[in-house]
Order: sequence, then C-alpha cells, then structure tokens
Amino acid sequence: MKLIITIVQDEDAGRLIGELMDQNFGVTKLATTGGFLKSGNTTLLIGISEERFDECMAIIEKVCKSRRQIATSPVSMSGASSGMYTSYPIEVTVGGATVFVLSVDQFVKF
Ligand code: 2BA
Repeated sequence: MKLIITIVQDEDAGRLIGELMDQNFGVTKLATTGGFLKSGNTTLLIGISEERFDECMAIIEKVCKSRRQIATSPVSMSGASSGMYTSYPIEVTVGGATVFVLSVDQFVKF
C-alpha cells in the first residue's frame, strides 16, 4: 500500500476530490498554508493499493494546473540585523501539484 500526500492549490482541490471520490479513492483533506507565499493551499492524504497508484497519479496530473502568481517578498533593507524590511513583488509558478509518495507498513481500521 502507498500513501500519497499531495499539496494542491485551493482552486483545484474541489474538482480533484470529486474525481478521486468518483473513482472510489479514499481522501482526507487538510487546510494548509504554504511556507513561501504564506497563503492557503490544500493537502490531500490518499491511501491506495499499489495496483491503483498509476490511476490516482494520472488524475492528480490531469486536474492540477500550474498558475503564475504574484508574491510579495520581504527583503532586509540593510542587513537582517537591522530589523528593517521592505517588500517587492515577484512572480512565481505554483503547482500543479507537489506530490510525496510513502510506502505504508500497515493499514488498520478499527
Ligand atoms: P509555498 O511554499 O507557498 O510556495 C509557493 C510557490 O512559490 C512554489 O510553488 C514555488 O514556485 C515558489 N517558491 C517556493 N519557495 C520558493 C523560494 N525559496 N524562492 C522562490 N520561489 C519559491 P510549488 O513548488 O508548486 O509549491 C506549492 C506548495 O507546495 C508550496 O507553497 C508548499 O506548501 C508545498 N511544497 C512545495 N515543495 C515542498 C517541499 N519540498 N516540502 C513541503 N511542502 C512543499
């Protein structure tokens, strides 16, 4: 068994969960925050059999789109020790999906 942990944009989360549920995958949704943009994203936990791994990854790849996003990056004005910061806009490409795949030793439901 595998555990897929995937971080996706909020805009894609509803459709991705819908498609996974339609195909009888078990999904848990967590509301998360990206460390860089400090804005909301969605993390899904998906436990699956090895046989259905490729099918699940194909759905994630199909649904999750990459998007350009403007972020405000804080920079130190005169060295980090000064405590004075200014910010400037930068453009980053977010997503489609950041995917971690773990092997599961044991899966039990009580
Ligand atoms: P954030 O940390 O908010 O990052 C959003 C996007 O900002 C990233 O998109 C990337 O394009 C850019 N970015 C991140 N760190 C950067 C940096 N130090 N300098 C310049 N640009 C930077 P993605 O790579 O698609 O990541 C989307 C979200 O996935 C991330 O949101 C974070 O929540 C998660 N993530 C990505 N890589 C991860 C990792 N290695 N471990 C844990 N979570 C990760």
